[in-house]
Amino acid sequence: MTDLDTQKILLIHPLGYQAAAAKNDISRMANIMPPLGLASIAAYLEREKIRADMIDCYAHPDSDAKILDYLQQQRPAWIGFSCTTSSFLDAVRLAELAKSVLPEIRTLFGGAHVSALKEQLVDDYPAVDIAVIGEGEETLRELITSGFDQAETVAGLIFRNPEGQAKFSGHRSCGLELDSLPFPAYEKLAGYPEAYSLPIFNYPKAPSTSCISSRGCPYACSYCDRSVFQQTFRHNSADYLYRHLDYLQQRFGIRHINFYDDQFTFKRQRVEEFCQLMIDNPLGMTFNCAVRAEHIDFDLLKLMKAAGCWMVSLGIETGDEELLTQHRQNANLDMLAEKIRLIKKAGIRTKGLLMMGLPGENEASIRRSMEYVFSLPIDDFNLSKFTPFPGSPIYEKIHDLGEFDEDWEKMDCMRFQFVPHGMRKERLEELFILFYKSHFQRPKVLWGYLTMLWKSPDSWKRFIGNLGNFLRFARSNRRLGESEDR
Ligand code: B12
Ligand code: SF4
Repeated sequence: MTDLDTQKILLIHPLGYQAAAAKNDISRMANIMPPLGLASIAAYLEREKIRADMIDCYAHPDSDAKILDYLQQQRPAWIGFSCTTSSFLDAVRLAELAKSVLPEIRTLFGGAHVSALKEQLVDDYPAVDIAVIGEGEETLRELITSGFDQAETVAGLIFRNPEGQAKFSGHRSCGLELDSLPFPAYEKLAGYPEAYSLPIFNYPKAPSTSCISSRGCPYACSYCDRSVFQQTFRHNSADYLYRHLDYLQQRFGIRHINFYDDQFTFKRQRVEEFCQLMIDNPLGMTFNCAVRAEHIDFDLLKLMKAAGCWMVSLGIETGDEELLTQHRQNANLDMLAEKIRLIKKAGIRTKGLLMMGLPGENEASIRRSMEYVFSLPIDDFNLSKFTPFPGSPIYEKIHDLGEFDEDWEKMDCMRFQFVPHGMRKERLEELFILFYKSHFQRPKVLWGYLTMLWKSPDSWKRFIGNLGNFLRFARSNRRLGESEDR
């Protein structure tokens, strides 16, 4: 008879790679966000009288000892891991570690990678007892309340049948009503909010945090994995959202929010109502959000600015219209440029989100992207290395489109694991460096970062604090940049 506590679960956000490497990873240092999915599950379970604690290894590398200590002291019957593709194998390692000290603990895996690959993971990894597909709140409550042996009766799970085969109990019939959820259990994240930080130069005041006010996106870009929420869109009401911000400010002193919704402005009326609340009853907070160009207009942007909107991020992906057409709907670069100008005209900073190395990419399309981006009044941009994630539409045919090294641990958008036909990996790396270098060499851009001295003093403080790491990163890339200069 097990002495584990069946009404207790430890939820883990894995680091995804070795702790030593994490300390030198500038992308992680510059951007550590709370695992909001896990925090939502924890708050929901606690409300249902199920004890749920969290350990965020991404924010706190070197957490193995802390996990072992928790397991030995608290003896939970369940441990759950939130997995992207790059963090999945680290989660498997931690699951094995947990079973080595508590052999009867049940391991649960959820998140994007799990929802995308489903049965395959349960079949291939004995350390995975159960995979949770889609949203975790209700599924976990039902499973923990019914018990491991009743897994087949709970929708949204993949479990092993008595013959050891992976079986899917089927998708849950409808998504949660988001306003019915408690606010995420931020207080259960060690060091919150100080242990978390938005990207440098992406916020005016600290402490800042990220927040999710909707789930899902109805679009279908080729590179985007939407296995968790599918093509649905559900959202919190403006009133709930306003109360959420008020809570973050009152309880944690938060002064700036980054809405990490896929489509913050998709329901225009909700955003109007939210902005009006922020204008009528100011909280003294600012916010950023990500939008799709189709879902903004000048009137809305002016209202957002008045409500405290500081920066809007917008997916551009590539400045080559032909390439863009292959990967997303409404590929219209003139429309995108027009919307970027409107954001600036409304007095809001803009950040362009781009990708390099998409199937069909070549040197000419990269040059066109650079020309396009540098012709726009963009304040900041993020260029990631295209990575074909399981669950994204392009994943199915990716091997026909180039060379793909599907090494999950390396699929963190910081490496070219995929190289499109006609390109060389080394050349992609050179052009990647050139893109960033050209951006930072423009006087207008440098001036923009200098103005952050007074617009975002905390960013400069962090930048200077991490200067050694940034310089090491720049040096390690210099050779590539120099070969391009010649
Ligand atoms: C904020 C964010 C981050 C944050 C925080 C990550 C986190 N775990 O929350 C940071 C900055 C750390 C991050 C990093 C990365 N991210 Co990210 N991130 C997001 C983003 C925009 C929002 C996550 C979120 O809060 N969603 C809302 C909550 C409610 O949903 P959720 O997290 O999926 O959780 C629900 C279910 O999945 C499930 N669930 C999740 N975990 C668990 C665990 C258990 C035990 C159970 C039962 C259920 C369960 O229940 C939750 C509640 O219903 C998503 C896109 C998206 N819209 O989800 C991308 C996304 C998760 N990230 C992605 C990627 C690629 C990355 C990076 C590799 C690179 C990058 N460019 O950022 C790194 C990987 C870091 C790592 N080691 O894992 C991809 C993942 C694709 C994949 N297959 O791997 C996504 C899906 C974006 C996309 N569409 O491509 N990310
Ligand atoms: S990239 Fe953005 S717009 Fe496209 S499907 Fe993903 S979330 Fe939706």
